[in-house]
Amino acid sequence: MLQLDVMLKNAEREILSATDMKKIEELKVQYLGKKGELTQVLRGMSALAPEDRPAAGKAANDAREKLNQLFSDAEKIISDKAVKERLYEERLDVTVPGRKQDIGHTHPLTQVIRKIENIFIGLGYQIAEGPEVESVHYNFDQLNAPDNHPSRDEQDTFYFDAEKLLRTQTSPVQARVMENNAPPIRIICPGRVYRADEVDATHSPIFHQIEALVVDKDITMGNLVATLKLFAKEMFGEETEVRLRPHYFPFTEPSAEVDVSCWVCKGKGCPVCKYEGFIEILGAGMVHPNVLRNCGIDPDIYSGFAFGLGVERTAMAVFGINDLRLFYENDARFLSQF
Ligand code: 2U9
Repeated sequence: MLQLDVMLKNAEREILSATDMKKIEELKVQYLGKKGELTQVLRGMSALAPEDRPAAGKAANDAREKLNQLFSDAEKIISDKAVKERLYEERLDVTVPGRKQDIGHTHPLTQVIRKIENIFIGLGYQIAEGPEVESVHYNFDQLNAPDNHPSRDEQDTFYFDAEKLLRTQTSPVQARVMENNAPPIRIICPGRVYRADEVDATHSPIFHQIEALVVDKDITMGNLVATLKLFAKEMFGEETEVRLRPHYFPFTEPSAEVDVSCWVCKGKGCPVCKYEGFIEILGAGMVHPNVLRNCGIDPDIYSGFAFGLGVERTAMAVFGINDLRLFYENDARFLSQF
């Protein structure tokens, strides 16, 4: 009995001073385990006189119960304390102001593409797309580009092999549409194109174009000029003027470079138009009869016009940017301005 009393006193002191579950587990082994102190006391009872055993057995059971009670009380205190500590550590201050999330917006190049697409959708055009990995056949042959044309040079075009290349313009899309559809055709073809240019402020080996194609009966240069004027006014403002200068493209004849009056100075001359009053934005022309014929359309029945513009160049002019590399660097400080 005395042994049990001493053991219980020691156990109580140790259990109450335990501060974590690990210590409690150790103490359980120490007092209640197979080789634990209570078991040792019980073993010692075999030496008692038979008449003393019931009282000693009861005392041992009481001691076990007392130990169990001490352990469960201590466990509850420790776990309550742990919960309290965790709640404190992970507390939320709901009065702290939230972090502002920046909402993105469309990239300036996408804005220009969408604006142009919408103008032509309003005129009844459809948007056509095609592969960026093209064949020499669609990229050059169908478009009447002569064998000795400089754009075919290995220095200027990315070839995979003698037949396959990265398209240098979106014109092969128009050729594919003409092959597969009878006129009337009214399409615009936006997309990424590739040329073997060194990167600088005005050149990139990857850039974007939008080209347009209209094929129907009785399509004339007058339709082309009217369309360009309407487009320029929608895009750059009602007072915009359009000027055509004769030019050469293999796929159009006659061909022209197209300038629009500067939307900043209204033609007077300023840094945006480099004091010329006009800005070159487009190339255009009447679709060459060879191109129509190559694509299965009879040039004696149908005629068409086409034009194309560089998206980066247009966006630079529209937003007053002097280095196209800014469009590709994903610097939010730049992009968020547009
Ligand atoms: C077909 C027939 C004719 C598309 C045209 C241009 C003129 C032109 C350039 C402007 C700057 C491309 O981005 S740029 O480098 N484009 O000047 N493109 S006419 O003529 C076509 C297209 C397809 C079947």
